[in-house]
Amino acid sequence: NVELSYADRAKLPNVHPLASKLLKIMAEKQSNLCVSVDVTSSEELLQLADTLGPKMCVLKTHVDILKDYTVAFSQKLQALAENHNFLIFEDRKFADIGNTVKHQYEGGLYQISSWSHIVNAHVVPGPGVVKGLGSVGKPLGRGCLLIAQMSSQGSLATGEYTKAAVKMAEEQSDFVIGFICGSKVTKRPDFIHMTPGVQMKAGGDVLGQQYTTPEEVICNKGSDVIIVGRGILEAPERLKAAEAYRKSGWEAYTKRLGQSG
Ligand code: UP6
Repeated sequence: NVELSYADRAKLPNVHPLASKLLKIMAEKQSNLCVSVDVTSSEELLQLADTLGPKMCVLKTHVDILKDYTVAFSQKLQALAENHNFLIFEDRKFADIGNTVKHQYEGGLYQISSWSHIVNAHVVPGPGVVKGLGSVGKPLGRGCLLIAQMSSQGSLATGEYTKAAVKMAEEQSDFVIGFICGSKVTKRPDFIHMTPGVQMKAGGDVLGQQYTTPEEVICNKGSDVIIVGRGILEAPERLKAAEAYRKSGWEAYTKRLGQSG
């Protein structure tokens, strides 16, 4: 059971071009850290993107929590993504019929498809949600993650639901590049596993979030990318914290590679 490196997976013949790009960024920057910049000011978000940019492979947004979103903001964010070589992931968690999500992805105030490389979707509506998003995203070279599991206490995304998410991804792998999950859900090395609910110490918050450590997520659960929000945002020195998570995630990955073979 030989474990492929991120760099090797980027070269797989069937890998989606966007997944390949992400895997290459991870290898180049030695980073499997996605920073969840859950702030409400676009100025602060841009500052974080600039200072933490070198440490991350993906920057995750919740654009609808910004109090002052503008098109100019989205353009500045794209420029920072280019400069620092990271991908943008709008964590919109689409969950409606294909026709509705198509409009939500392309239009409205945020025009998410115009600036976000990656989006995600719940699988509860069935394959139509992916078809709808794909009709907008595929021509733009975008990719989608399916939510196979959630980090929150009492999540219903378990067992057969998780398996159905994997099947849906396999059937639309020209647009789906991977999963939001707590642990590896498929052996296919072209899919990318991204895991939220990560802090240096296991635990949780008062609203049901549950935390696991980078080492546990990457080395033991077999995920590829750690998604960290408050572990960095609420640290006394955010840059130092981001570097600590990058290092921890990367060391867990090299340890996993070392254990295989
Ligand atoms: N997120 C989760 N769990 C999931 C899916 N998504 O926490 O199952 C998202 C949250 C938040 C981030 O919406 O943006 O990941 C986690 O933030 P935190 O590190 O501050 O808890």
